[in-house]
Amino acid sequence: MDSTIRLYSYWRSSASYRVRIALNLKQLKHEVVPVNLVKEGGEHHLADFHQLNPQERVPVLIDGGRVIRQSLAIIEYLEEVYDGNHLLPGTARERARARRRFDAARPGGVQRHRRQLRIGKQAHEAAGLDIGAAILSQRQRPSAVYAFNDEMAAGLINYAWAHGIHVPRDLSVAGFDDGEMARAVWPPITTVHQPLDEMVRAAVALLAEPAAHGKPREVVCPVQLVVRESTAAAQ
Ligand SMILES: N[C@@H](CCC(=O)N[C@@H](CS)C(=O)NCC(=O)O)C(=O)O
Repeated sequence: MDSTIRLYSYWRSSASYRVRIALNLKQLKHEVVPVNLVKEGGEHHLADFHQLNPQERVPVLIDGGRVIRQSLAIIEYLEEVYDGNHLLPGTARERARARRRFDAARPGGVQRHRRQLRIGKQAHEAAGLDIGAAILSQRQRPSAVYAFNDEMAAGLINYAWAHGIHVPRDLSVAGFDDGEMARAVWPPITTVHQPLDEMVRAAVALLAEPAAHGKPREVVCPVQLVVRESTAAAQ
């Protein structure tokens, strides 16, 4: 049996990235099989890949005859099967804390349909316009879009206005960052405020202080939902 470890991965996929980090930490020789999620509608929807992972998502790890899906399951598998650097903390308490953080980062009970996620070429207004064209021209249009940032949300709002789609009556749009763009368009964008000043100050302070016991201190800067006029109540 072929003993090469193979990772089906896309360079921009954060779930694949964490597995690539794990393989490198374990210093395991492996081959990366690129799956382009963007080219021609996405290679992850092709029949060969669908057979490997019916969820049509990367990463997928092949080790000997085993096919393992889901990045955290892959990481735990590598930890159990291979020696080398540890991927999880040393005590049960710390491992529980690490797993709790990961769980907390999952979307809270919201089922994301794979076809509802669109990846833009960049993270600018132009990409928001392109994505607007792709999703708002569908027969079954979504009633709400959560954009990667305020710029993409603004591009989408521009597309909507230009095509007679009223925001927020026909379409709610939310962004992320609470930058200037969130207030520069009509309607002002519902967004998530990032405390940039506080984040920069904390980052600089962390750089300046010696890490206690070799571990950097962790600082969490809470974000805040800012509800403006680009979103309406669900109908
Ligand atoms: N929970 C999965 C998430 C995998 C996932 O969402 N992968 C994304 C890339 S980061 C993907 O393949 N998206 C393609 C799609 O949803 O169409 C994991 O941790 O492996």
